[in-house]
Amino acid sequence: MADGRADAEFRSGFVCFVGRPNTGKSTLTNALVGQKIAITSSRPQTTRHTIRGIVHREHAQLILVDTPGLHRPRTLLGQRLNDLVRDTYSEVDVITLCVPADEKIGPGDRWIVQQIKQMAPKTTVLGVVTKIDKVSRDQIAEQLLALSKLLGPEADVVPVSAVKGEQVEVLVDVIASKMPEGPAFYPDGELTDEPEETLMAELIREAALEGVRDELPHSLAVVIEEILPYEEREDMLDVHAILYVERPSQKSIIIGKGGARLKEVGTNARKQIEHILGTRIYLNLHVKVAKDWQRDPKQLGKLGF
Ligand SMILES: Nc1nc2c(ncn2[C@@H]2O[C@H](COP(=O)(O)OP(=O)(O)OP(=O)(O)O)[C@@H](O)[C@H]2O)c(=O)[nH]1
Ligand SMILES: [Mg+2]
Repeated sequence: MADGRADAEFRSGFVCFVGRPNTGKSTLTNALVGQKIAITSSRPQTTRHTIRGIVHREHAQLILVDTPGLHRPRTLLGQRLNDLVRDTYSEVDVITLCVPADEKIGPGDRWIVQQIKQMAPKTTVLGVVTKIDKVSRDQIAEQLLALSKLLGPEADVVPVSAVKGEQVEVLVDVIASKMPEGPAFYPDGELTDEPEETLMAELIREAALEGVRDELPHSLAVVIEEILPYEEREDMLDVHAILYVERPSQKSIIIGKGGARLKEVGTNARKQIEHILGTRIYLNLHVKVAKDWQRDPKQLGKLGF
């Protein structure tokens, strides 16, 4: 080296975030990437496919794989999502188990650890206590200890708050230190491999999830039907999307009185899409019933699962 310093090696690799539903995996993914690439919500089972987020640092590139929350599946969709997560174990250098600071570690977490040990016995495992802004320092310490006990002495455990941005860089450093030496996989500036069409569909689903309860969040699926140039406006796109629900009663809830709710969903989704993708759009939303699609292999195929 001209200045006499040895350059630190460049490290790069894949890390997946796994955990029970609603533990903050997607929020953490967005915080590390520095931009929203995955939708989040207060309802469990928001994420339905693996989403790659890329973290660029001077001496490292991390490819984060956000995964659907793991739980005992009650539908064919649930089974398929669990299989999808299991497939990622063999494809990553580090598996990170996310456990929220404000919920006791339970059988669901133990089951996930068992699965990891079975599927990827040699892969480095890391523990993350999420949502530390919600509890006291003592409770954080207690949860770190419990997670350490669950994962065993060789696993590091890191506390973070994705919402407050606390400890996020520490987590990046810890993950990077466990990556193999190697060149970057993605060019500078690329933050995700998510196609724009998928991101649009997800942002519409996120807007539609806002304020709906019970089984409805799970029954909702969004498909982009077509994207056309908007007539007479070259800088604008005409986006046609279909919101699928499982029952006619859900259709009326989504549409709302005189279409008021659907209109609000459309406005919120449009603003998000325009902000994140930097494209102006005209958004056409239609609601259709696909009876019991979560349990129907044919319908699941049509919806991309
Ligand atoms: N207070 C606080 N809330 C958080 C934090 N991280 C996530 N949350 C909230 O926890 C809820 C779930 O977050 P998600 O990121 O969607 O959780 P997830 O693990 O991806 O959920 P699934 O995709 O369903 O498995 C949302 O309401 C988030 O706002 C955090 O650091 N602090
Ligand atoms: Mg998620």
